[in-house]
Amino acid sequence: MAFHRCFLSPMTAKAADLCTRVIGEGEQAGSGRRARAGMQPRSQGGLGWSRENMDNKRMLHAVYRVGDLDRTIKYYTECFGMKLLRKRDVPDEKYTNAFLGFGSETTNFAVELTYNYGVYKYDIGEGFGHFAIANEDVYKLADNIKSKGGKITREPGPVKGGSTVIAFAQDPDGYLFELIQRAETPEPLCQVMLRVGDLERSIKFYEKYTIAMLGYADEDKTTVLELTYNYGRTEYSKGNAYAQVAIGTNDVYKSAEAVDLATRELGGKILRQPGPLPGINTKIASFVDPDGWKVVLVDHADFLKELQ
Ligand SMILES: N[C@@H](CCC(=O)N[C@@H](CS)C(=O)NCC(=O)O)C(=O)O
Ligand SMILES: [Co+2]
Repeated sequence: MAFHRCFLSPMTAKAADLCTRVIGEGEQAGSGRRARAGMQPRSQGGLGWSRENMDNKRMLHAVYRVGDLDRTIKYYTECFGMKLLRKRDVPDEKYTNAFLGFGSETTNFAVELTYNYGVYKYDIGEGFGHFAIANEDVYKLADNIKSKGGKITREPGPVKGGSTVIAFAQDPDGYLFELIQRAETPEPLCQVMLRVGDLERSIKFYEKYTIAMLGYADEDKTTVLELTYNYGRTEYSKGNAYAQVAIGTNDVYKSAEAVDLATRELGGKILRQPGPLPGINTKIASFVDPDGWKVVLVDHADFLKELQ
C-alpha cells in the first residue's frame, strides 16, 4: 500500500498518528533550531549559515492561479472561514492578486490567488496534492462547507491507516483542501502537499542544506511542506495552476548560496539570482527543487515593508 511520510521540522517530535517524521542529521527532537540573531558570527557563508540555522525562515504564502477571483474569495471566506487580507491589481501585467488566510500575514501563512485577465481555467496536474486546514471539528466544518454550496470529496472520518479525522474539500478550480481535526492552532492553514519522485533526495535538499524549510515550528503551530512519495512513481505532470511557495528569510543572498550548493549535488536550479526586484526593491531569489517545484525566497524586512 502506498503511504506517505510527513516531513516536519526537527523541532517537532510529537507522536504522529499516521506519519513518520524525518529528523535531520544530528538533530534531536525539541533541540530548537530557530536562530536568534547575533548568537554566532555569520562567517561560514550561506551553507554553514543555513545549516546552522542562523536564519529565521518562515513559510509566507502559496501562490496559485484561479479562474475567477470573486468566486474563490466567496468560497474561502464562506466555506473555510478565511479572511480576505489584501488585494492588488496589476493592470500593466494584466493580473490581480488576492491574499487570504486565517491571520495577519506578519505572523500567518496565506494563499496568494492570481487571476490572469481572461484566463478562466487551469490544469492542476498530478503533482500538486493539496493545501490543508486544521479545525477542531472537521464534521462541523464539512457540514458548513456543504451548506454553503461547497464540495466535499471525502467525508469526515479517520484517515486510512490512522485515527486522525480528516476530510477533503474541493474548491471551484479543483484545488483540494484536506481538513484535519486538530486542537485550536495559531496556524490553521497548515500544509502544502506536493508529490515528489525521490523522498531521500527531497529530504536532503530541503533539510540538510536549506534547513527548516519544511516547517519552522511544531506542525500544529505552523505551515509545513508535506512531501509525498508514492512507491514506484517518480514523475508527475505539473499543469499550470499551482505556482510556488514563498519563504521569508533574513538573507536571500546567503539562503540562495546554500540552495545553489544543494542543487549542484541533488538537482534543481536557481531561477533568479538574489537581488532587489525592479520597482518595489523587495529582495528575492527563486529556485526549483529537484522535482521542479518552485520556491521564492523573500527578504523578511522587505516583505514587512510591502505589507505596510
Ligand atoms: N497516494 C496518496 C498518498 C498520500 C495520502 O494517502 N494521504 C492521505 C492524507 S495524509 C490521504 O489522502 N488519505 C486518504 C483517506 O484517508 O481517505 C497521494 O498521492 O495523494
Ligand atoms: Co496532507
